[in-house]
Amino acid sequence: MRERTLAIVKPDCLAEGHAGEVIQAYEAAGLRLAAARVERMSAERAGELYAEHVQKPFFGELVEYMTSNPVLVIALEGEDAIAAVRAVNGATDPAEAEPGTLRYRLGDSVRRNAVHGSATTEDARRELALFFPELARG
Ligand code: FUP
Repeated sequence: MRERTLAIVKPDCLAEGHAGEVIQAYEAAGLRLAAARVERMSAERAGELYAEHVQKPFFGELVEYMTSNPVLVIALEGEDAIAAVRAVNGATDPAEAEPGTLRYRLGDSVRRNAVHGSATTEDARRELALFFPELARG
């Protein structure tokens, strides 16, 4: 099924100059960019992005990290885009990620894990609406 999803190049990954490598990996998986923007996320926006984790002990540090420096927010589209981005990203913890995945190559820890990708159809719709409301309608 053709879908849209949201990916984010996290602060240290962007600062270290890996944005091109991330985009290349998504394009090599058959996806194409629908929109992209560099922005410094507000704490409110980061809190909305990770709303499902608001009660978790790591929530505060997660928001602090995601707002520490600019990120690259990317809307991607293509066949089964949500699963495709998750496969390219790899497991949440880089130590458990398959070789070749972005988190294996570029992640430092479970928090500093290089990239974000929407987990479900509902998450993708909600996250696209947060960053690219003009795309979420389509
Ligand atoms: P994912 O869907 O792979 O991004 O993973 P989760 O939704 O489980 O976690 C969201 C983010 O919370 C992760 F990208 C990193 C952060 N996190 C921590 O900082 N500590 C943890 O113990 C677990 C997750």
